[in-house]
Amino acid sequence: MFHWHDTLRHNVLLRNDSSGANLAFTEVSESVGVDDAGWGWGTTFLDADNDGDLDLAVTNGFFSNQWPADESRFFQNDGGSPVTFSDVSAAVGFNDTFWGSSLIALDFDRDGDLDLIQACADGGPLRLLENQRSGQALLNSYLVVQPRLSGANHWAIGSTVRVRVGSTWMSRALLAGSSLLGQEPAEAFFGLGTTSMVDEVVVEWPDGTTTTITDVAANQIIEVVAPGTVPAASAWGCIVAGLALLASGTVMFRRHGSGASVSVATR
Ligand SMILES: [Ca+2]
Ligand SMILES: [Ca+2]
Ligand SMILES: [Ca+2]
Repeated sequence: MFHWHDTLRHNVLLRNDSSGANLAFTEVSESVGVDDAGWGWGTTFLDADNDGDLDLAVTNGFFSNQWPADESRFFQNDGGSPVTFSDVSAAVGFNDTFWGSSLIALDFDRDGDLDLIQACADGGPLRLLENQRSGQALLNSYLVVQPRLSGANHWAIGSTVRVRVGSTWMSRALLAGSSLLGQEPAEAFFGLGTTSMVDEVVVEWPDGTTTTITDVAANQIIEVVAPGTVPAASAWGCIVAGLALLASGTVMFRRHGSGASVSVATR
C-alpha cells in the first residue's frame, strides 16, 4: 500500500508482512527508495517494461507555495531482495509539474504495454501517455486475463487472478476504485519477461471458488468465464485525451492529442 502521510511529510509504502491470520505491515518507503514522491494523489503500480515486476507511478502537487512545482514520479522496480526502486521520472518522461489528481494504467492501444491516463486539478489537462517501450522491454511478453460473471457483477470485481511461470507466482486483484478518482479496466495485466508460455492461470472468484487453466500462450488477451455464466458482449473502454511527452531509456511515455478531445474504443 502506497500513500502520502501529511504528518510524517513523506510518502509511505507499507509492506505486507502478514503470516496467516496474523496481520503485520512494515513501513519501508525510505529503504526501498520511494519516500519522496511529493504531495501524492493518484498512484498506480504497473509493470511498464513487462519484466515481471511492478513499477510505481505517482502524480502529485498542491496549490500551496511548497508544492506547485512538484514533479510527477516514476519509480522503476530494480528487483533484488529486498526490492528497491530507482527514480527514473525524467528519463521516461513522466515528470510534469501539473497538480495531478487521478492516475490510472491501461493498455489503451492494445499493443501489449500499459499506458497512463492522468487527470489534473486546478484547470490542468487530462493527459494520455503512450508507453514507448524499447530494447528488452519491447521484447518482453505479457498476458491479459479478463474474468467475467453473469449478473450485476459482470466485471467480476472482487476476483483475484494468479499466474504461475515455473515456480514463480504473480497476483492481481480486480478492485473497484483502484486509484484516487479513477478506475482501471477490469482485467489483470501481467508482464512476463522472456516467457512464452504461462503454466497456470487461476481465477479466484468473489465467492471463493476457482477456475484454473493450464498452458496458456503469452501475448494475448483471454476471457475466463465462471461456470454457469451466460456469455455477454465484452465491452472495453478507455478515455483518450492529452498532451505529449518524450523520454529515453527502455520505457518512455509520449503524450497524445491536444486539448481535451475524448474518444472511446470498444472491443
Ligand atoms: Ca517492471
Ligand atoms: Ca499500450
Ligand atoms: Ca506501446
